[in-house]
Amino acid sequence: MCTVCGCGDGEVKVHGHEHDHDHGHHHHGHHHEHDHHHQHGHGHGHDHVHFGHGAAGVDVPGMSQARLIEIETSILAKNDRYAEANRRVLAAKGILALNFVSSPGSGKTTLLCRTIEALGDQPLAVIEGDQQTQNDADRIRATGARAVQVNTGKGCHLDGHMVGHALDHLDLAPGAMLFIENVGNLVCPAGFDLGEDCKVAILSVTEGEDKPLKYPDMFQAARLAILNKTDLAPHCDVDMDLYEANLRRVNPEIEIIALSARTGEGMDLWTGWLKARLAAKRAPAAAE
Ligand SMILES: Nc1nc2c(ncn2[C@@H]2O[C@H](COP(=O)(O)OP(=O)(O)O)[C@@H](O)[C@H]2O)c(=O)[nH]1
Ligand SMILES: [Mg+2]
Repeated sequence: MCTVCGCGDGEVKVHGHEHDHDHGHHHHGHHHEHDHHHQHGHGHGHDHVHFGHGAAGVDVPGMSQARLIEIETSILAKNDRYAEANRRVLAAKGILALNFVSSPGSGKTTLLCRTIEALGDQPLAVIEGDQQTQNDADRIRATGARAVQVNTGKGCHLDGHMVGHALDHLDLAPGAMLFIENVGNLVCPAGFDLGEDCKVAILSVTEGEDKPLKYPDMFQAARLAILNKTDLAPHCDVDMDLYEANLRRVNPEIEIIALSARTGEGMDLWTGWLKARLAAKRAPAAAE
């Protein structure tokens, strides 16, 4: 069960490469029946119904806040153990791992393909998370890079356990970069550590300047926000200054890079950021 939205995690499949269905790990998770009944009208005296006021920060019909906290604590503690194991494996090889989080369609896979091309001979690999299909891993492999597809079934995020399995399929070279493309979802992936160095949140200019305010957890969890699709900015009345101001309102520390994965505008800022992070990883004392 996802502790953020309360949904059930379905079957999880890890695909090491095309045509290896026989070697994929199949985990059969639980299917939870959703109860989509929400009580309306909390009597706030105005037209605003706000769930998640309780200690658990989320409401699930039929469950007490204490029980929810118990479930959350147990799931997150288990996830954190897997994430820490991943972090140790990655640290031993000096691998920089980034967790890309965003809503579906913001341009994560496109940006990853352009980034792989821009980085040239930098050793790297990609873990692709989606509910279904191997489309994104195929797109990554078309660049020549290694990719493992993780299908989460009904699951709405990658977790530390899934990434640990995917790491087993990748023989990462020392000093490599690992890009993890999470399931497109601005909510649940914020809560799950995968063992990454940091989360990179991608927003496209078409999504609207208010999204950081509506989904603050994601932007609080991210170190860098990328504002993608700047080539479309003239067509969609976006106020880039307001977009950045809203990001900083929810996370004053957040770094922001505006770019277009399509035209390449701003890509040098992003590859520069990546190279600086990699240098900091290799020589922490000198670079930090
Ligand atoms: N105009 C424009 N389209 C983009 C850009 N980046 C991605 N796209 C398009 O946005 C759509 C979704 O991209 P995709 O990489 O699949 O997004 P993901 O779901 O976050 O992985 C595709 O049609 C891309 O071609 C960009 O910088 N500019
Ligand atoms: Mg994608």
